[in-house]
Formats: sequence, C-alpha cells, structure tokens
Amino acid sequence: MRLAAVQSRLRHLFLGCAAGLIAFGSAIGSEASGTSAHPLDPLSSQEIQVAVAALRRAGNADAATRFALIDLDEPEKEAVLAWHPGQQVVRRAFVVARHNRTVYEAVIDLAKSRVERWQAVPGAQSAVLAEEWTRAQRITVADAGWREAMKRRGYVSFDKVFCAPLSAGSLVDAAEAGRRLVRVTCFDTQGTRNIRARPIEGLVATIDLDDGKVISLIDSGAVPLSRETGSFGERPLHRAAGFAIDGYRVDWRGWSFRYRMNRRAGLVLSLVRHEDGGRRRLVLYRGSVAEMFVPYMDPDPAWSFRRWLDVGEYGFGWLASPLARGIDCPADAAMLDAVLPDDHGRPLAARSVICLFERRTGTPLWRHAESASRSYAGRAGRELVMRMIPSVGTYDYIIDWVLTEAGTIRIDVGATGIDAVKGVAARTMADPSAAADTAHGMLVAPNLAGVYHDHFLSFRLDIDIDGAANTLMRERLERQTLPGDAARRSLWIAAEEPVSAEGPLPDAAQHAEPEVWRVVNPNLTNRLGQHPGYELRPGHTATSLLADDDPAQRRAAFTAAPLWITAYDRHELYAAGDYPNQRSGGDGLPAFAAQHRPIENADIVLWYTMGFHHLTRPEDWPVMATVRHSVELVPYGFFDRNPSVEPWRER
Ligand SMILES: [Cu+2]
Repeated sequence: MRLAAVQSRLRHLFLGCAAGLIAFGSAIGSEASGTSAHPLDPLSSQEIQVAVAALRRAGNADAATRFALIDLDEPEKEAVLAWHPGQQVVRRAFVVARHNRTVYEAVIDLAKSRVERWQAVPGAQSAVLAEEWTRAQRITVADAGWREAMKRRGYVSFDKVFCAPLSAGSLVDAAEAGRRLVRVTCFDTQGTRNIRARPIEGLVATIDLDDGKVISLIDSGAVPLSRETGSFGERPLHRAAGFAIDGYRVDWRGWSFRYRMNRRAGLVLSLVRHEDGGRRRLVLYRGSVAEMFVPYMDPDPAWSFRRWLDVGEYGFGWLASPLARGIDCPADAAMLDAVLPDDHGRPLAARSVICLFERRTGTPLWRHAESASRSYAGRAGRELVMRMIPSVGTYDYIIDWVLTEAGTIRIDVGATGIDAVKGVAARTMADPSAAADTAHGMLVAPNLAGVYHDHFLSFRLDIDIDGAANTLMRERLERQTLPGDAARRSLWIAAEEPVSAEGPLPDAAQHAEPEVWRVVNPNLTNRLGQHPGYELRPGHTATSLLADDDPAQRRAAFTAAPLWITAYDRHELYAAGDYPNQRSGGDGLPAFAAQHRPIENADIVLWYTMGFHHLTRPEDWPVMATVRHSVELVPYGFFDRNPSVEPWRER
C-alpha cells in the first residue's frame, strides 16, 4: 500500500470512529482482492461480503443475524510454508455469528461462495457487540428503578451522565442463566473531558440485551462524588525542551542531578531531584555501581580462578572507553570528558567517555483514546540518558542512567563484547571429545567453548525520599479466601511490613510470594495522606547458585540475594568491600550488615544486584549482540498524580 493510502486509511479509522465503544473501525470501501494473495493475507472487504452473502443464501443468516467475528480461516501450516507466489490458495473465512439467541460458527469457502460448516455452540455467548453497547445505555437510562436510584443521588437529568456497559463476568444468580447480559455503571461528566473520572458508585444495572430490560439493580447507597475533574491532555506541558549542563549539573524537564566519573565505580549520580510545585525534592542522594561479580563455571585450574570482581579489581571508570558518536551514542548527543588520574597520579583527560542525550522512545508516555466521547490525548515518550561504557577485558557494559517524565529513574545495562572462550579439541559436537569439552560451556565455534558464567552487577542506591529519614517497606501480595457465599472465592491483598534489620531481604531470592519493595519517608504525607515513596522495581534478579562456602562465593556474598539494606555510612561504598583484590571474603555487605544498626525511619542505603546467568551460544561469537537488563526506581505516592500531566485544575 502506498504511504498516502496508508495515511488516509489511518485518518479514516480514527475520524470515522463509531459511537460504539468497542471498535474504532468504520466501514471501508471495497478494495481489489489480489489474485495472488498470500495465504495469510487478511480477508479483503470483498471476501467479507462474499462470506456474509453465502450464509444468507444458505439460509443460515438473515438481517437479524449479528457477526462477532469474520476472519481468515488460516490454512494448515504445511500449505502456508509450501506456498509460492502466484500459486492459487483455497481462501476460507471463519465466522462467529449470533442468530435467534444462539451462537454459531461457520466456515465458508470463498472462491466457491459455499458454506462448509455451520454449527451451533450451545451455551456460548459471543463478545459484546458495538450496537449492544449503545442499546444497553438506552435501556439503563430509560429504566424507572435506575432513575429512582439516580434521583436519590440528586440526578434528575442524565445528559451529563456517561454509562459504561461492562461485560457481565460469571453469573451471580440463577435467574441470569442463559441470558445475554451486560452490567452498566455510570459516571458524572459535568465539566470534564475525562468521562471516567467520577464514578457514580454503588449503582449497577444488569441488562438482558435480548429482552431489552434491566433485570436487576445493585444499589448499595450513595458514595461522595470526586470533586476533581481528572482532566489530562487539554493543554501541553510547558517545560523547556532539551537538557542543560552547567558544570557537572544537568537539568532536564523537572529533573536535576550532578554527575562525576570515578576511577573505580565509573559514573556517580548525586542529588537527583525532581521539581514538584516549585519545590526541588530529593529522590536519590547518590547512585553508583558498587561491584561486579563474574564467576566462570569451569573447574579446570586454568579457569577456576576466573571469578572477576571487576569494579574492585580493575575499575569501571578506569576502563571507560571513548564513545563513538553515531554508534555508541546518538549523533546529536553531548559528548562529555572526564579527568582521571593515571597510575602516576597525573591527571589524564578521558575524552568522550560519557554521553548525554534526550531520546524519543517511539512509545507513548501515556495516551488514551476515548471512543465514547470521541476524544484523544497522548504524549510522546522522551527520556534523558547518561551513558558510559566500560570495556572490561572481553566485555563491554553499556551503563545508562535514564530519567523519564513519569518520574522514573531507570538503570539499563547492555552487555556486549566477546565471550571468554576456552580452546578445546572438539570442532563439532560429533567429535569424540565433544562431551567432555562442553561439560562447562557450549561450542561457539570449532575448537572454542564459551564457558558458562554469571554476571552480577551491584548498584548502591542511597535513596533519600524528601530527606534522609526513610523506611524500606515490603508489600507482599497474599491470597485472601472469601466466605463461601460471595460471588468470588479469592483475591489478593497487599500486606505491608517495614524491614527492620540490616542485611539481605530474607527469602527475597526465592520469590515465593510476589512482593513490592518501596522506600518511604514515614514523616511526610502526600495530599492523599500516604507516605511519599519510590518503588524499587527489579528486572533480572538471578542470584548466585554457588555454595556459600565456595571460595569464589565468599568473596562475593552480596550475590546471594537481589536486595540488601544497610544503614548509611559514606565510607561503605562497595558490595564486596574496599579491597576485594586477592581477598578471601567476608568484606562488604556481610560486614556492613553485621553492625545491626537501626534502619527504620533512618538514613538507609539499598543495594540491588542485577543478575543474569549466561549460557553461551554460537550467536555470541565472534562478538555478542547487546543483551539488555534493567532496574527501575518508580515513584509510588511521591507525586500527587502523574507528574507528566499538566498541572491539575481543581474545580
Ligand atoms: Cu556473559
């Protein structure tokens, strides 16, 4: 399809959106159905018409029949894979229709206009139809009982009321059996474009769509209406575009922070603050890499010592490589230098070892299309990225500190570079030595085994939510069983408990129950009376599989759990201690935690370990495509609302 045609189609789909909420599509004109169509091409409008006509001609369907689905009936996979351009294929349509209160399935041979199958599906209900949406709204508003209930809530006219028919879920009483139902709940839309912002709570009408009437009404009493409009997207957010660098301070769209390059940790971000109603609120006092542990899984004496603690044994800042514009960073990035002393104590200018750029994510930061009111609002996603790439022997780690307009701080780590390979006799898996040669790694090329290993990257995150006195909360999701007579048997609730002891979070590695980790300032509240906080949302949390008494593991005990918490001490910066090189272990986090300092409503530090096991593969050779991993700090009651929406206008 030509671009212009695509654009015109897209415009058509949006502007032509039907009053119904279910779909944005509107009828399109008939287009030519290609004779050499690929077997997986969607049905053309002509083919759709053929399918419906065939059903009518066969007496299966009439004007009262409704179609919940008319789609390509995909051919067998063998036929699809054997197809070559120009070859004729048997095109079939698969149809779900509703006729005389019964759902039917049909298959139609489109070339022959012949119905091959027409079969009732007893007891089934097809999806809610667009016309049923509007019919349910009409039925609700016309119902005397519903009007009476609305009157008790102060409504005498309903032109500013939006009613949303909802799929009925499972049946709540026997009288509902066999009927086609939706349940309708309504909203007060006076003075707002967000038609879902003010629920008229406690009133639900259940509608029989076939009989066209309300069959039951839940009225559990009036609930106070929200006094806010819940509006968004009505005017753009006016913030300066792009970022500003002033010395070592960076400002971007409400965010500000300071950065520096440290020979050992690499990039250190400090005083990360977000503007909020004229206040510059502290989120992250300091964030940096705290250690890296890469143990190889080969007992061969030539390999068993390879269990690197790259940050303490070498230094990420020292290994930071100059970044190539247009490859390592976007062409329009700001390339930043750092000064690092060399082994002789001489200041060395490290050119372009940091880059800073704003990027379009290509994904909406947020959006909502409201077909019921034919409105749309959205904002393009943009992020600020500060990047460095230490080249640690074979590996290159792309370390990104990312800020978003939604108030999130994300750390992305991309691993690329060269697998560490061991020379072996085997050239293929058919060779006699192959089994022994690949006991601890995979052949990635003839005579080369990529030895299995892990990557554990510890981040020290000195989170200070509106000041130093913070508490780490665990919010566990627990199943709650409901009494036997309820319409539901179970749901989950969030059970909150503060973490009271320094050390690894017990059981956190097992993930036996899902849980949320949240740092709050217990001394403050937001406008909803909640303590402002940030959630630490982990991505890859593999922990070490080595035995606690393994000499390699003793040196890197921090890898036993994805999250540790300690009291703040500005000298405690490294997860495996200050001098891990050649040490036998016991330093770092286990020693810090052994002090048993108070950590509730105190200055605390979180240590998160991003971990991933690396089973090598041929595609890693000769250079590995970037594999990305992330961890996020996500605002959780820190803001009163989504900070990327324009300032609220109270009514
Ligand atoms: Cu690896």
